[in-house]
Amino acid sequence: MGELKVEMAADKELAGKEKKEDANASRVNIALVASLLVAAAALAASVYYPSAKLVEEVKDLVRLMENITKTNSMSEHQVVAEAEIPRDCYDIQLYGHVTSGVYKIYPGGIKRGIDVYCDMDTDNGGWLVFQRRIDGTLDFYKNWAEYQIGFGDLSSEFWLGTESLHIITDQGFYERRVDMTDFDGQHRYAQYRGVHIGDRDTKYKLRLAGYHGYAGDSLYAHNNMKFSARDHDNDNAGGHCAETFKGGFWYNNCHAANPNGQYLSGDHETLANGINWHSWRGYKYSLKTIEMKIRPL
Ligand SMILES: [Ca+2]
Repeated sequence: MGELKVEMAADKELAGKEKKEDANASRVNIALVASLLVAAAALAASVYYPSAKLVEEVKDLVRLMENITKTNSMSEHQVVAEAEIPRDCYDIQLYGHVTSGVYKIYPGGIKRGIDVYCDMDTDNGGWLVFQRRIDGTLDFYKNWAEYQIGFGDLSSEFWLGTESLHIITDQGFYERRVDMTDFDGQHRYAQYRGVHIGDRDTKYKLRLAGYHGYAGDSLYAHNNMKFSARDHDNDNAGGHCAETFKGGFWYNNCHAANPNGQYLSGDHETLANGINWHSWRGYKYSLKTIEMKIRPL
């Protein structure tokens, strides 16, 4: 068991990227638009010859504000206004949608958009769920290409896809949360104040920082790791972790968490091949449910 644990130096690089105010400041909100409108109007009144450009800018702001007000009164499954292109579930929430469910987002300028499940209930909502295990109906021992494009059902068990994870987390500063339950009715979570998934050339390298929560930091050993799957060994072990522990993950040498392992329903005799979270229930207990999600800071 000792060889499974991996000692690593804490990566604080992402900590410097935690510019919550900057990230939030980039997002359109009513208060900002209103203050800009007031400022623009004041400026227009103060200049001797108000330019046509300034007048047009004020008109644009009025139109934008009207759009936001209109969309706030819409129900969740209607088409969003053209000025509102959600980049993630936080944007969906910002536009007034407060019910957890499947929504379409347009991260990184993707025109056709991708469907995602938004958790609007946990910790003030706005979370984009990228992985869920609830009952073991779906096999997660899959190959690289399947993990890349995603698989499963957004309303049940699924993996969103490593490519989508890269595109979404590349848009700004994101935090990550893992919610899990055991068969005794207990709930724990682990949260990270910084997360980024690299592109395919980096093998979707994981960057994490700033743990807090009650489940223990079992992703600590996975920071800076490449993604590995059934047919792709990118780990730091002599063997092939994905094959040995029956999942796809950012394996190191090999893991302290195995969210995509086998659904073994609680205690199991085999070592570390279940849905394990070592710092909570160890290597021989497979959790009942686990959900991994991201949200902009
Ligand atoms: Ca290896």
